[in-house]
Order: sequence, then structure tokens, then C-alpha cells
Amino acid sequence: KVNGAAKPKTSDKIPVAAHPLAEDPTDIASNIKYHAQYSPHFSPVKFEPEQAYYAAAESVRDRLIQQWNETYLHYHKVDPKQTYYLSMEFLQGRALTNAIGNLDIQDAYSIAINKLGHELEEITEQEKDMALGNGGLGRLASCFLDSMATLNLPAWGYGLRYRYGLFKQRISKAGQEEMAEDWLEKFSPWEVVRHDVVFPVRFFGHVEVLPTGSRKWVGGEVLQALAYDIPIPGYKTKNTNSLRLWEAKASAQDFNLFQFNDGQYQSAAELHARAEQICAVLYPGDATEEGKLLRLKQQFFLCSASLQDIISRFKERKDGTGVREWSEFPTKVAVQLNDTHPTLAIPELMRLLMDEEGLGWDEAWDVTSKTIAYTNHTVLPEALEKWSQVVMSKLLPRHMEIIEEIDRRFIATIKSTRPDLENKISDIRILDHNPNKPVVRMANLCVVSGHTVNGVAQLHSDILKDELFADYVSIWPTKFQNKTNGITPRRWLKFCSPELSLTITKWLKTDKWVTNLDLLVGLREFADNPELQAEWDSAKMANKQRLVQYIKRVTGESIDPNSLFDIQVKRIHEYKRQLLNILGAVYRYKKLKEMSPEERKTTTPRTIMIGGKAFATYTNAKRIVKLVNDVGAVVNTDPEVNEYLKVVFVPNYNVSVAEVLIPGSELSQHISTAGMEASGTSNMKFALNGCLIIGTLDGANVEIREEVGEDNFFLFGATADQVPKLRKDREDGLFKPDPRFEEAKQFIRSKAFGSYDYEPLLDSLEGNSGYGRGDYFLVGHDFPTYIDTQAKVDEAYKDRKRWIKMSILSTAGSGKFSSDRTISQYAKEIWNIEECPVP
Ligand code: T68
Repeated sequence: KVNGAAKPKTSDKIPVAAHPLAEDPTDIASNIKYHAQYSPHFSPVKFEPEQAYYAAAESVRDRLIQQWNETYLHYHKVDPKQTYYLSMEFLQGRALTNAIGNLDIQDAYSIAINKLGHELEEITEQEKDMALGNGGLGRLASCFLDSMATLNLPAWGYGLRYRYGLFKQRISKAGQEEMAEDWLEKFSPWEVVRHDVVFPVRFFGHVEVLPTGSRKWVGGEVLQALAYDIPIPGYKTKNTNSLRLWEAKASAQDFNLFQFNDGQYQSAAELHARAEQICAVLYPGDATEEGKLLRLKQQFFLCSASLQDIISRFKERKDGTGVREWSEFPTKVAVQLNDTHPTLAIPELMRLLMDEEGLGWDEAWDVTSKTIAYTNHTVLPEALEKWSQVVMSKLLPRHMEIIEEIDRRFIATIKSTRPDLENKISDIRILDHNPNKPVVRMANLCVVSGHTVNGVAQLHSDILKDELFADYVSIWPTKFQNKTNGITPRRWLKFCSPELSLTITKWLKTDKWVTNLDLLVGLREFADNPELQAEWDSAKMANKQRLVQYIKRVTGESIDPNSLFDIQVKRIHEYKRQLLNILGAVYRYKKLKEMSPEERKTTTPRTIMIGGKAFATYTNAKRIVKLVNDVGAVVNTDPEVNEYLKVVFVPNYNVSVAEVLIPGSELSQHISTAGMEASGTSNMKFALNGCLIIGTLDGANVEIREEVGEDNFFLFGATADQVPKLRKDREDGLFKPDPRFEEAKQFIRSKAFGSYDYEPLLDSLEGNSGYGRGDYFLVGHDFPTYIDTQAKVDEAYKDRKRWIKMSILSTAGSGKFSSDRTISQYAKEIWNIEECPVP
């Protein structure tokens, strides 16, 4: 690799010229040089990978902007119904590889960049992840954006432009440490600020009754929402949609020059400071009242700015005959709420329609309830949002009034039409008037106000219908749907695993699977073919080798590419049961220690990799991170066993790390307590990449197993319908732990992995009852079948042919899990929107 000072001669011969839409690699190289020179961000002497990245990104952006403008103008002309996906999170990851891949200019760019003395792969590594999300929910939103553009659907993503996204995770002796991740440290070449798109957003104040009788929210403080747009290119199509992220600003009038000149610097710019707080961090800690208020402000800021923008677009695209009828609004606008975080869109749309546009309640309600739909992503009681009525009344007095009125009308309807539900009213109404802490139940507000509610995998949607929302189902039997999650095959196979993609294309004799993932079933007939098996094996090995290098670079650990690569990566949570995984590893280590050297040689060597971030204040999750690291430190330096077992904690798991880990995986663990993981989406990414799953019958695992075939899925554990009884048995002291489970815990207690106090963590697995105690997540119950199933994995891996066949069948059965399928279903069954391809 040549870079910096040692540039090859070819680079000097390339002229500097703006060729925004160049096809030819030399012209592309000229355009990249043009950006390095005329859109400078660095002093002119250097052209190292970093400078090359920014210049290349800007040259790719040139063509995106061309398509992007055409798309906007086309939608403007055709005026189709559009979807607005409101989400507090978008986990976009890196954009350069994705944009080059979707624009299908990979080869030309690769050559162009070579001509400038660099490697495409190396410069793409310079990009920081855009990590404006926590985990599955945020990444799902980003996969959806990719599919919406690819399917030529007129759709927008709306979110917040957080200054600091998800924290960076560092592992020290003490365990996880969090650091602010400054994705905008230099600048992002992918965002365009729209100085003409600014909306006022009010907080606090009070409600005034006007002489006409109508009500108006006045006073308080007003911030400005400024739009930043990120282009979302579809795969091999001109359609390029937008992700619009709002930034909070205070205006010049709010800067008190008088106070400033008087030396009162802080109070002079007080509103500016408060504006900055709104978009400062992704998920401000909400243990304090201030934290809760800030989080609610963020949610309202997103909802208010987005709806004002949506309404202004609706008005702007009238057909020239004058003002549109408001009843047309739901025929032009579909708003999808990504969980309850943007629920305030409901009262805000009501307020805008009534107080700003002059509609009556019934008309406004009709429009709102036909426009809004809600996706639920969790049944965990602690994750169902409830906002204090006191805080809500203070921050959003008019919205509180509107919510009270929705609640009042809902109760009145139930009383008059469903006397049988009279005794359920306190559960299903929106307001909870608990005297200790009156709250607004956001999920209830969504269910009552939205036209459709969906879960994210079949099992999860069934649980919503049968349990969480059962009473509502009896009121609105057709309101509830399932939309099993999906992932984009572009990022999660084609771009992250080029060798495997080429093999698939070769054997299917087409690359159409990239947009029609069902075609992967065509691989089934070749699953036993030795030639395909050999190619498959070598593609997987290339990915494993890349992973070996990565692990070496970030942890210093050398792992054996011939060992079984066993990976669990996801947010650390007790219900996801990383603790079950690490207890299994501890048990495996202990058994290896007890074996003779000859016996050890008969075992299947394994590298267990675990990665994920723990929420900063989630103590038990942080203890799990520490335990994995401590176990790794002992196992990996034990010369007796480290040929047969390694345990590696992969730090700072994020989208770009996933793009290296998932293609290199052979076994992955999706082992949550049944009924608790709404869907999971990484399980789909692993299966698509020919990785076998060991898992419980939870979330989308159920459907993955159906699709790949039960012989190709390592199943264990209690089922969702057994869980309540198992918990009850536990409380009644009827649970008899397996001796192997006791042995694993005892080994940790013996300080085999250091002197850190693991007692509180192990304690959560003991006792009889209580959340987080009494082994609420049933680790003890599932441990023996987990160990037995892992033994089956070891056996299966010894038979290379059988393993590779299972791997091929995993990929072949993954067609259903394309987010293109998911989004087509949303488009038809919830949004009622149609494709609008740019000619
Ligand atoms: C996940 N939820 C589900 N929540 O856990 C997962 N952020 O099963 C599912 O596959 C995925 O959503 C997509 O449907 C989340 O990721 C959050 O990240 C979250 C929760 C509360 C507040 C903020």
C-alpha cells in the first residue's frame, strides 16, 4: 500500500477537474482531486487516507445530490402518498461503501482510488460510524430506509441530529468505560444543511382561550428546528430518499447582548445553551428529573418539527386549485411511529390541526387517527414508556389537555358501547391516576389513536394480541398486525461478504437475489455439491481470516481460524442471557482442565466471541462485561487449554464491527428467555451469512428455524408458554438445579477468574422470587439443555461436509428476512403507498 509521501507517479498525471458524474476511473480520480483541492478541509500538503476519504466521499456525494434533487422534484410533481418514519434512533453505520455499492460504481471507484495511490478498503476505514441509535430498533430503521429507497417508495426518515451518538466502549481493568463518540469531530460529508427549512418549537408556557373559544398555546420558550438531510440511495435505482435530522437552535434575538456586555456571559446565552442540550446526546440518563425532562423535550422536538414539515409539504403540493381539503391528508401522508418514543406526534398533530389550522375536534381526530400507525418493539414492562402527568403538564400544557380529552372520549365510548369492559377501564385507559405518581401511558395512547399496531415477529405479535393488548383486540379486532422484521441484503451480505456473494451469484447464475432474496432457495439443490461446498468453505475462510486480523488489531489476541467461531453480539441485557453463554464457557473450561492431553485433542476447538455495550447505569450488565473479560484473561493465557478454547470480548460493538464479525461467524447465539426478545435482527444477519444458530424459541428465531429447517438450527430451552409456570415453580421452591449449573457458578465463586466480587451477579441466579433475583430469566432452568445442545454443535462441526451443507441451507432459507419483504408489507398493509420510480 502506498500512501502519503510515497505516492506513485500516476497520481500526478491526473488532472484536477470537476466531473461530478464521471464514469471513467481517470475522470473519477480527477473529481476526487478536485474535491481535495476546492472543497478543502485540511491544509493542502497532505493526501493521506483520511484526506482521500473525505475527497472521495464528496465526489460520491456529487452524484447522490444529482439523483436526490431529481427524486425530490419527481415526488413533488407526482404528489404520491408518502410515508414518514419517525424514530428517535437511526443506526446508519458508515455510508461510503454503501453508497458506492448502491450506485453500483464499486469497480470504477476502486480503480480511481488506486490511481491516486490508495486502496478503497483502506480509505473506507477512515469513516466514523454514524451511531445515532442504541441497537436493534435503530438499525431496523436504517435497514428500512435502504429498502424504501430500493423499492422506489416515496418515504422519509425523521430523527434528531445528536452531537454525540451512542458512547464509545473502552475495556479497562475495571470493566466497561464509556466515552463520548464524536462522529462530527471533523465533519460529515453526508449531511446537507437546509437553511430554508426551519420551524419553531415551543416548550412550557400556558394555554389561552381566545374570544372565538378556540385555544392557543403561548409563552414559554421557543427554539428553532433546523433540518439536516442525509441522502439515502436505493440499490441500482435513481430514487434517493432523505433522512431528515433536526438540530435545535436558539435565534439571535435570544442572545442578550446587554447582559453579555455586562459580563453575564452565561445568562446572556441561556437559551442557546438549552438548545444545545436537546441534541447533545442520544439517550440522556433519565434517572434524575432533569434527565427525564430532557428526554421528553427531545421526543417533542422531533415530533413537532417533523409534523410542521409534513404539513407544510402537504400544503405546498396542492394541485394549483387552491387550498386542499384536510380530509385528503391521510391519502397523502402515512406516519409510522417507531415504538412509543415519538408518541407526542399524536397530540401535536391534533394541536396543529385544531389550533393552527382551525379544524374541529372530530375532523382533526379523523385525520390524525387515519394517519398514524405504531410499531411495538418490546413487552418488557420497564421499557413501556410512562410520562409523569405533572412533567407533561408543565412542559406541554396544551398537549396534556388534548391527551386528557382523548382519554375522556375513549372511556365514554367504552362505557356506552362495551359495558362488559367497564371493570377493565383503569387498565386500558391512557391516563393512570395513581395518586403516588399519575402518568400518561404512551403505548395506550398509541393503540387508542393509531389505525394500526404491529409487532415485529409472529410470536411477538401473538403475545401482543393475547396478552399486552388483549382487551383492545376485542374492541378493534382488525387493528393489530404482524410485520416480521428484516435486514437489508445489500449491507448485510453483498457488501460485507463479497466472496460469499460472488459464490452465490455464480451458482444461482444471477445476482437478482440482491433485490429478490427469495431466490436464495435456489442454493438448496446444490447444498451437497462438493464444488459449491469447497467454494463456500473458502469464502467463509476468507471472512474468518479477516476477522482473525481484526481481533488481533483490537484486542491483541491471536485466534485460530480453524477453530469454531462462536459469536454473541448485541446489547448486554439480562434477558438476552450473555450470562448463560459465559457460564457455559466457564463450564467448558473446567471440563477441559479436567481432561487428559489426549482427551483434549478429541474436542472441537472453539473461539467464543462476545461483544456489546451495557447501558451506563445498568450495573448487572456491566458486571457481565467484566466477567467475560476476566474469564478470557484466564482461559486465553492457560497453555493447557488455549489451543482448544479462547474467550474474547470484542470491544465497542457497532455497525462497522458487525460487518466484520458476522461474515466470519460459524455459530451464533440467540439465547434470550423465550417470550422476551421481540424479534432480534442480528439472528437474520448471521443466518444469511451461512452461520448456524443456537437459540431458544424466541422472537424471529421461531421463523428462522421454520425457514432454514429444524435440522439446521440448534434449539434448546423453555418455550414462551412454559415460562410463567417455571417462574412460579421457582417461587414455590420446586426448582432443582442441575449439578453442572452449580459447578459453573461455584467455579466463579472460587475466584478462578480473579478477585472481583461477582456475588451480586451470581446472586441474581439464586433465590426464589423477584425481578432480577430468583433467576427471573431462567438461566438455571435452561442451562442443562444449553450444555447438551452445545455438545451437539461440537459433534456437528467435526463433520465438515455436514457443517458446510447446514451453512449453505442457512443462507438458502434466509430469503424471508429481507427488509424489502418487510417494507413491501408495510407499504401495502399499513401505509397504502405505492412505488414512485424516478424516470
Ligand atoms: C429491539 N428494541 C428489540 N430497543 O429488543 C429487538 N431504545 O428484539 C427487535 O429486533 C428490535 O428492537 C427491532 O424491532 C430495541 O432495540 C431500544 O433500543 C430502545 C428501547 C428503549 C429506549 C430506547
